[in-house]
Amino acid sequence: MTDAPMTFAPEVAEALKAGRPVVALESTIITHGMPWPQNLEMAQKVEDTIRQNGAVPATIAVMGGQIHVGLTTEALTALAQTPSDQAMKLSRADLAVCLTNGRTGATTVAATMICAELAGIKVFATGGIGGVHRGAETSFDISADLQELGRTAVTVVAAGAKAILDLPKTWEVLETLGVPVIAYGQDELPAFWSRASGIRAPLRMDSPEDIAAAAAMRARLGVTGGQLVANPIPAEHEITRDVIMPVIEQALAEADDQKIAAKQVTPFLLQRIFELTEGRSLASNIELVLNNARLAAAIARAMA
Ligand code: PSU
Ligand code: MN
Repeated sequence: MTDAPMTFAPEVAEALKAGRPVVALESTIITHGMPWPQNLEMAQKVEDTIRQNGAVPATIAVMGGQIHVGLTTEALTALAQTPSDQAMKLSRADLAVCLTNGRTGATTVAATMICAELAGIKVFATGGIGGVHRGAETSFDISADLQELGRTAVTVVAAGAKAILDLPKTWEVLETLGVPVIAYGQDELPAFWSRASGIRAPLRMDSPEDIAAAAAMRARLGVTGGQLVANPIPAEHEITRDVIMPVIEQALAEADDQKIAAKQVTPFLLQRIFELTEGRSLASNIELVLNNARLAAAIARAMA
């Protein structure tokens, strides 16, 4: 066991002890990724979906000097109502300071992976990972999520990287870091809101059992780091590339004009795309998270 300051929800502690399937969930998507009250609805629906699919959900966040693994309804509601400028957006760099200062922090993909590994949780579902931002050749803005995937042994189920990023560069960096990028059930990498990206997936698997077996094989080989499962959004909920790309271009141009930088970039773009699509991007975003929750639960069951 770990010496880290962790508080487990009873349901999560029991499942872990008994070796039953558990799926970790991040909290930045709640505080910085979606507006209230859709963020709370999404978080609760995702937890329900994981339960309906035979696993225990463990939403992770930092509060009162503790890493909480599994949140009560009260804690989840309070977090969802916390304004995004009051909750810290935690990555590897910020986790220890947030805990030391006793502040409230929402975990990104990177920080959630760290906490999941400490807790003994091997699978994690989210919407999209962070990646290489467009213009990274001058801004150097590359999400710490990529490095974390390269070092921490958790299988992350996402709908690809958000299409606001430089996708080809994101996949190149993951390859450099030795992260298996596994497209689920198709030959092409998905692009978050869209099933297609125009980029061929480096790897493909068609069942949760195979994905679980690949994680076990990595452990047998002593190869460190995680796996990224790129799970395409269901066709009935996708926004095709011809529709979403012009919207993304406009949001990016506005971010540039307003000199939005660093941690504000992703939340700013998501909010603008939400406004420009009149909420359609959010509806799709919620559906893809639910779809990832279903697959993650199946992978967790196969691992257990
Ligand atoms: N996917 C979403 N909404 C989000 C994020 C991902 O649909 O808010 C968050 C995740 O927590 C991810 C983070 O880890 O954005 C990446 O932020 P950055 O690029 O600053 O590392
Ligand atoms: Mn960044």
